[in-house]
Amino acid sequence: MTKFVDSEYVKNMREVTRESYFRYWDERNGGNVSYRLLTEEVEGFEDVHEVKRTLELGFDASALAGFYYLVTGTGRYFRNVYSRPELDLGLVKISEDGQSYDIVWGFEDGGKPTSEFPSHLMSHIERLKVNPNQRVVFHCHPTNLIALSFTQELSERHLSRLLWKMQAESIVVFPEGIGVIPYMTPGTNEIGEATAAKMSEFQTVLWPHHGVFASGSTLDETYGLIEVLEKAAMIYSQVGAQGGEIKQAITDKELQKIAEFFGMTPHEGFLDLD
Ligand code: 2HA
Ligand code: ZN
Repeated sequence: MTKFVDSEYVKNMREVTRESYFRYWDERNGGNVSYRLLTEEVEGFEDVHEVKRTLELGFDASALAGFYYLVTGTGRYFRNVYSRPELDLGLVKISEDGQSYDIVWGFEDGGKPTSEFPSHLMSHIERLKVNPNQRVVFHCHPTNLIALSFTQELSERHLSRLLWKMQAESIVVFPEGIGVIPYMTPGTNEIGEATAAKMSEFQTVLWPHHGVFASGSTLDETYGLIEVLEKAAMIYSQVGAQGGEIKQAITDKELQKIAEFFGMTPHEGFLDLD
């Protein structure tokens, strides 16, 4: 039997955290990822059957009872995950009553899941209602998206339109737009609840002056979503660097056409079509 550290799941997490680090989205201990694995994906490994430690969650996660999450550790650096996955990643199983979780693999030097674990699990609960294939929540600090939260009105409609118009394919990747919460203290249940509430409508939620929370079915898809959002924000920054004057842009009608062509429905009321 294979060891869990050699699984494709750990490999994918090592690769995506490294790449996100190299993009300057995860300085120091910034960023965290949780990735739901199915029981049948986990159980074939020899070294995931023993409970190492049990920790309290501090809220009711019974909607996720029995689910496994591969998750990054609190205080750990994305920069290091690639070379020391057994220390900086852990596999946890949510208890049947949803009040605690068991660490069954990883966090070998006493670590535990990210400080944003409540926010992650609350977001998973909401996204699962929208999409039963929901598996991944990815939090990071994309530079240009964060910058927008200083210069732009913090309105979902305004920010979604701005990002859609910066790159023709944006609207295909996030037709629902981007959700926004007010500035709040990271790591709290309150920010978790506010984020999760937005997740019922949006796959991505902007945390002003901090970063983004994105969700999806696979690591590739979720990371790709952040890439597209950040690319649009980066183009906006470059437009600013080129003087900021916009001489021509994609119109709302053209956005609607792109969405229609790819079979997507843009967020109701975000486009002006009359
Ligand atoms: O994990 O990014 O928001 C560190 C953070 C907290
Ligand atoms: Zn953060």
